[in-house]
Amino acid sequence: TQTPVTVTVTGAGGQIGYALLFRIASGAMFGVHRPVRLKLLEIPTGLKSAEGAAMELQDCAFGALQSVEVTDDAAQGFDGTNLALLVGARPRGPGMERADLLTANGAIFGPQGQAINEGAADDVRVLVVGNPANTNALIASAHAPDVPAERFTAMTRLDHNRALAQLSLTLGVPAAAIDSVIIWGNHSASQVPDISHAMITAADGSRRRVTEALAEALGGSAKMEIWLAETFIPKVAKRGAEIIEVRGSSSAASAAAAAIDHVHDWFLGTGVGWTSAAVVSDGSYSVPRGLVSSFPVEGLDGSWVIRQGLEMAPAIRSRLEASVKELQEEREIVTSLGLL
Ligand code: NAX
Repeated sequence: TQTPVTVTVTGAGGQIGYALLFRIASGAMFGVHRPVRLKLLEIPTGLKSAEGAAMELQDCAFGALQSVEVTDDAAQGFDGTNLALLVGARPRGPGMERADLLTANGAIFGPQGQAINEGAADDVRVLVVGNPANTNALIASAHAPDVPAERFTAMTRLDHNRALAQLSLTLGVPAAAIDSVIIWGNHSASQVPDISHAMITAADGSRRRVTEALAEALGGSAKMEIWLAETFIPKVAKRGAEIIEVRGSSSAASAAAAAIDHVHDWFLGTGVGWTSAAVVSDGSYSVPRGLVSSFPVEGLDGSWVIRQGLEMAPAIRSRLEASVKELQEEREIVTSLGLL
């Protein structure tokens, strides 16, 4: 048997937690042969819900699940963990300013970063799902000086998968046949979905550019450019709001599925092409060093490698600059609040 992996899920009593825990325990993240030890970290008001989920996890009698532990103590929750999925966060309340939101989340992600620094396994990796995810990852990383910064990532895989879904619906091809879409920048309304390098693989193995298929489906390149700017990009960037409107609560199962995909590809490798994840910038594509921003990335044994040298159309470049400006403003606010 393989070495067990210890996974901590914060906000385990919430709705993403409820969709995520069972998929991790069933082996969707690391494969059915890798034993998993789950640690569910909550705040006192969420403990009962997490305890109920833990009971149901036991009742599933999953082959890969070795143990489940529930706690509201961060030191205990992150002790020996190999993978921390930081889902629990403070949502934006009515009338809350951006600085208030960042302050409230700084009070969560600072101490959690510190607890990871003190007690997690040496190989710990972190995925932040809780919003504002990119800046929460930056805060957690700043409080974990002994953990390499590139181990802290934030989730833009849901945006990536939403882009695949829209292309699939528009072109009438399976989402799994499309690769190399990119989400650039912040996981917010300023994100930049980019399909300029995306490809479709047909059943016979032949490959074709998505832009070519779109131009054909939509009646020419000019019409495609309008569709991209007026329909595709806003649809992907505002999909979260649309789900809330229709479902009556925010995306949960799709967010959990994206977290599974992110970790799966990080450890076990990306398939064809690349995927999208928010990782600490090394200055690639002129994104200032140190910001946690989404890039085209390839996963390799627990490292994300930013795909280099991709051409960027001027319109994509200027959208990315606006999204990066938002990330810089968030960093300035948390710096001035003393949260970094
Ligand atoms: P819920 O409100 O259902 O659950 C959040 C849970 O976190 C609650 O049970 C709460 O008690 C717990 N919690 C709060 N503070 C905590 C702390 N300090 N330690 C441990 N647990 C804590 O929210 P849910 O729908 O599950 O969403 C969770 C987060 O994911 C939100 O911040 C949400 O904005 C974010 N999302 C991020 C997405 C992404 O693509 N990056 C997409 C989906 C989602 O909107």
